[in-house]
Amino acid sequence: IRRMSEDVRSTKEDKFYWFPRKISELDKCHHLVTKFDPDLDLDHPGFSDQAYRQRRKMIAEIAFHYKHGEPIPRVEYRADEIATWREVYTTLKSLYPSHACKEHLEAFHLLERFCGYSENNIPQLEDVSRFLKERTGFQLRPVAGLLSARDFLSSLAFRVFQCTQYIRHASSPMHSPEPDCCHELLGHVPMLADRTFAQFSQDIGLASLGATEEEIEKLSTLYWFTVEFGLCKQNGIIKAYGAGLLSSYGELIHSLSDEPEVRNFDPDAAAVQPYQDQNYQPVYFVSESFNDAKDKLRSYAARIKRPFSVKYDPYTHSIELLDNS
Ligand code: HBI
Ligand code: FE
Repeated sequence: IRRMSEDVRSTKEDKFYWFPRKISELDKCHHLVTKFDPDLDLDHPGFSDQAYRQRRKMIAEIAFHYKHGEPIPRVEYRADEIATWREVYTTLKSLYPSHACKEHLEAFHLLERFCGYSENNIPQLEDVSRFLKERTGFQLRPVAGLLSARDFLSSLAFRVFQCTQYIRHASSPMHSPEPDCCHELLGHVPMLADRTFAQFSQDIGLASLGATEEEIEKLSTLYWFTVEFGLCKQNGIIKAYGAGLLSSYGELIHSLSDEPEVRNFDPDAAAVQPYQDQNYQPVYFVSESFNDAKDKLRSYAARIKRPFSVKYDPYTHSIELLDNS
């Protein structure tokens, strides 16, 4: 729960949650949630591994000290970490040609050529961030773990993706309860290199600024069924574009099997669909194209009631507020 007295500002009659108005204010969007924390969650694969928890603390320090505009400090990954990466990388890569959407395949190829993606190397966030900036204007900033949905979504409004830098515990290479660099680099990053997908992501972020708790919950769920677990049709065949799928060998296969229910993407339905964060999804939403998903999301966002509307100024990386009253 946020401190209401600080976060709710009064403008005329209207109250709304504080939100960043310029990109440097993302330094204030650092509220972590404690779900799936290896120090606190007894079921976390690293819970009883002191050395792992120590390593996580070291890498978290980078995120805690990071300020917008600085280069992202490099991590020298250890042999055991690279071994975990290699296992995840090679297993997933073998599935991509048949299971991943074409946007992901194209970007993945470029990342291997230009960004240090290989089974023997965990790419550095700074290099990946520079690559994305050139492609779509997206950039990365390091984060220590799961952020509040409000803080996480607000960064997307500025085309900033909050990216974890640690790797999952070696005991479970095929599954991680929380985001880790395998999930971010293999699942999210290739998609953020696509123009239309980047716009879609920013639109969710813009819709979240100053939104009510109820709306944030719906936008998070919408994010879940698209950016994390979305499917799309390509030449009549269903492919995966969600990062939660593209970074999970088991669920990627499950999502394109005949087990789950697959529905046409509709933001109003996806925003309230109950979801699974412990198990495979029983339901997925399939989009006709990213353009179609983007248009549908825009029309959903336009129906969210706010006392203001927002416009992004890409020259100054700031939000212009337009009064709606
Ligand atoms: N925090 N670091 C991080 N990564 C995510 O993918 C993430 C998050 N916080 C919330 C969240 N995802 C989702 O629950 C959606 O609310 C956006
Ligand atoms: Fe994710």
